[in-house]
Amino acid sequence: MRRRALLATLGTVGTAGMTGCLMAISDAGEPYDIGMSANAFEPYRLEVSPGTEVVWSNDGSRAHTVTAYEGALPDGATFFATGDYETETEAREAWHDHRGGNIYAGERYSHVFEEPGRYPYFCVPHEPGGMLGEILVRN
Ligand SMILES: [Cu+2]
Repeated sequence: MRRRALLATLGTVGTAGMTGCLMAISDAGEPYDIGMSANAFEPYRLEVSPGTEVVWSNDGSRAHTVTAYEGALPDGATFFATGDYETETEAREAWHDHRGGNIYAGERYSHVFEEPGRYPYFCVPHEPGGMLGEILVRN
């Protein structure tokens, strides 16, 4: 069963109670869960229930990746990365070789999160600048 994350989007601290009101809309008019600005995933943290499809949209102008920290994923979790690489090492190497895994302005990526736990991820080119995020999957 797949559920969309849209109504589970968490706001920043201080906007608790507005859950669901912060959903973003892309230029194309399609809703998504996590946007990408020049150097950040917004929101940084998103909490969803198991089986939720999370949608990222590159609503900035720079190319980015969404790449999981493989060693930090919950037991039994599936690795995820733009470009559909199977390991973090492969994703990093592909980006450095030929910008593999980049998603460009206006493009999207999605992944279905099944196992409960914390899923930290990053953008390969902007990791040094702190472009990090995390998905929290909770029952
Ligand atoms: Cu980036």
